[in-house]
Amino acid sequence: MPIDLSLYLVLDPDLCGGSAGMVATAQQAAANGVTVVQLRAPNWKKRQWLETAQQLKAVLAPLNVPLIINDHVDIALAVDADGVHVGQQDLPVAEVRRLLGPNKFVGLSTNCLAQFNEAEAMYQAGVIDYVGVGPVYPTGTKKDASPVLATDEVNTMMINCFLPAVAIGGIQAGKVASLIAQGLNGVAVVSAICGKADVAAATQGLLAEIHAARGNT
Ligand code: TZP
Ligand code: MG
Repeated sequence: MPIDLSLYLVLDPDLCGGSAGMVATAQQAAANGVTVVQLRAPNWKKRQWLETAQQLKAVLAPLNVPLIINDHVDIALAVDADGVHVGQQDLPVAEVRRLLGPNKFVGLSTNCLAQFNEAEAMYQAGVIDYVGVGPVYPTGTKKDASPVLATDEVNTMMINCFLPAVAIGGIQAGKVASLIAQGLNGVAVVSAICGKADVAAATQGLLAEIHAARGNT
């Protein structure tokens, strides 16, 4: 089954208030329609990764929402997560695929057209399942984010695109429709859900925008 990228939640430990807050956020967001959850915690020790990943797996698996682990293949294997997402400077995707085997999702961040074109070949070769495209807007969440992509460049990526692609970076309520109209399969968000007083309402609002943009309200 291909991955449903419609509304992809990336968890942030600071915005969620630590592990317990991340698990609670993931549970509420998954119960309200997010289609993927990624555990991302750049500064954590492995033990905290493992324990939080186990807890996330326990709340997400019954809801049939895939759990993706950022960077750490060992953690993904240890908790039998659904996949791994890597950036351009992380473990090469061919290694990630070799370690995970054929039945897990592998995602790759792309920040420019050249990386996107390379990713298309990786998708055709069965190495990756999807790409992240971004940042599409300025973001305060990732301090070392690449420069914001020009709309023209995103449009060029989407021409004849067969590679499942999710936009990321600065996506807040009200900024979803144009991305779906450009041909992205979904949107990945951090601060539009993490740390919101009402996670359920934030999730439902974003989903409604996605469905409206696709014309199936
Ligand atoms: N990768 C590119 S931008 C980003 C990541 C993890 C952060 C996006 O956070 P937000 O709060 O949705 O702008
Ligand atoms: Mg990374």
